[in-house]
Amino acid sequence: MGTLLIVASLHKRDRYFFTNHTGIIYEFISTLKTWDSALEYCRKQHTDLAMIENSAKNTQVSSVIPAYTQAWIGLYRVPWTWSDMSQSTFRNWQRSSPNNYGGNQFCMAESSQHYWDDDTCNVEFPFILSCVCNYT
Ligand SMILES: [Ca+2]
Repeated sequence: MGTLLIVASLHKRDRYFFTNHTGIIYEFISTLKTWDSALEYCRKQHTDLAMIENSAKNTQVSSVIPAYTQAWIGLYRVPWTWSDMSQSTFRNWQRSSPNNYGGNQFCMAESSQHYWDDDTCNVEFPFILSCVCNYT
């Protein structure tokens, strides 16, 4: 399935990667950003926010999220669409979600327990970057 690698970066903080068998890398970026700013950060590095098309990938993504942490993933609405405009239908909402609390929860964040929640896009969370790229 893949390997969880913890690699020291140039900035001397731990970086959390998961590389699956198709070469997709999921990386937890601990910098707090709004959903739009997180996507902008990814695009500048020619990557994207993580997309989760099935349960196995959901487990891989959540494996890099520290405990008690929520992180932005590349899903937003309406209708729910991935940030690369793809439409895969896998969902893993927590029981009460998506509830669009307050009428302005248009972006999805994943918890370390693997569950998804819709949240206000301008809340600042860490996020999961995904790419097919070569970190060395
Ligand atoms: Ca919600």
